[in-house]
Amino acid sequence: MGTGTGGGRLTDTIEREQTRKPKQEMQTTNEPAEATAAEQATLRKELLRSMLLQRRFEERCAEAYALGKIGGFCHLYIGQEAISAGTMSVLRPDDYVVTSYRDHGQAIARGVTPRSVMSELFGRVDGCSGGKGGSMHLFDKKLGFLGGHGIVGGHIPLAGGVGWAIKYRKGDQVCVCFFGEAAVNIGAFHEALNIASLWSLPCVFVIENNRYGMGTAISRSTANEDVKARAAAYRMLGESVDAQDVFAVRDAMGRAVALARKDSKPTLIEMRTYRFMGHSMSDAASGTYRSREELEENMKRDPIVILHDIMRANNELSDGEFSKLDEEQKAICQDAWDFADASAEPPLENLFTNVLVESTS
Ligand SMILES: Cc1ncc(C[n+]2csc(CCOP(=O)(O)OP(=O)(O)O)c2C)c(N)n1
Repeated sequence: MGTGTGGGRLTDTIEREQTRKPKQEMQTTNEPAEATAAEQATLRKELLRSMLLQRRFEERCAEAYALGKIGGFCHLYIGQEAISAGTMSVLRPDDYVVTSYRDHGQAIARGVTPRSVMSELFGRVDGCSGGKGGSMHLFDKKLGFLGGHGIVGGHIPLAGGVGWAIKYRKGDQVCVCFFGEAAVNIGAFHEALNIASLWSLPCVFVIENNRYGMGTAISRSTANEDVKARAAAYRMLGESVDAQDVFAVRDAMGRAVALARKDSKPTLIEMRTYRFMGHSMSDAASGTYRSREELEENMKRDPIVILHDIMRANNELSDGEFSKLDEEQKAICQDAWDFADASAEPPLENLFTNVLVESTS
């Protein structure tokens, strides 16, 4: 925990605080110590199912984009699914999530139906944003899924605002905010973290460090690549996580969510990951900014394969059962595609709905 190169004495203090905490508190709130082996196996299967659904869904997105069914920008999350699956597994239904444009997997893991996500991508009326937002603007108010935002870092203060609203209403919900590592150089990131710490807001700020901001490697854009060290500047806990391991994600998020919920304290977590696809559908997978060798090396740490290997070693999921689970997710994605294809385009008068607060549902 918290060994930032820029952290100095404050980081040391944070580390001491961490080590002083009783062990029970350091564990995830959702991981009852007495969970039986069967319960743990069920949890592993659920996390595997969530990641598989996201993966199969986005493979279909790539296909649909190539066929011209999806217009505009389309950023795939393939390779990063352990972050969404692990995070959503520790949230309560009344918590909040705010995210960037790389949002399909997170929306699905949060419970937005594949039908409504695919319809949104196809620009259809049954989409979760009524077909008017598209890939980068997925919303579901009932699930506390507050976007889907296209401006790098622009949504981080919104998460602070949600945290403030929770506190003002004396609630015990938590707001999780996802963004890429390039966003830590944006002013809004610093403004939001400063206020979140100063006002002790129940937010968890999650950096999804996939090492590239479009085609720019982090080493070319960021003076201190240890991005979690920025937490120290705002007297906040900072942690780095191997985000290809869904249980490492779940543990870290469990601790951060518990801290936000119980003590209304924010945390900054760096999820170390890698995107297996191009920045968006208009970018080649390896491109000119990273080599095919680097891509292939990183693809060996596929979060789905890592979890599947554990389950295979535990003898809790046979290859046949894995195939069945996988086929079920593919069928859900086919159903989503068919549903979206049959959904109507939004009527012209919808141009005037959801513009002013009076007209939002
Ligand atoms: C303020 C702003 N500047 C530039 C862009 C163009 N842009 C879109 S995505 C992106 C890269 C962001 O990278 P990162 O935050 O690491 O997230 P990732 O795409 O890797 O998930 C840029 C520069 C933008 N959308 N907003």
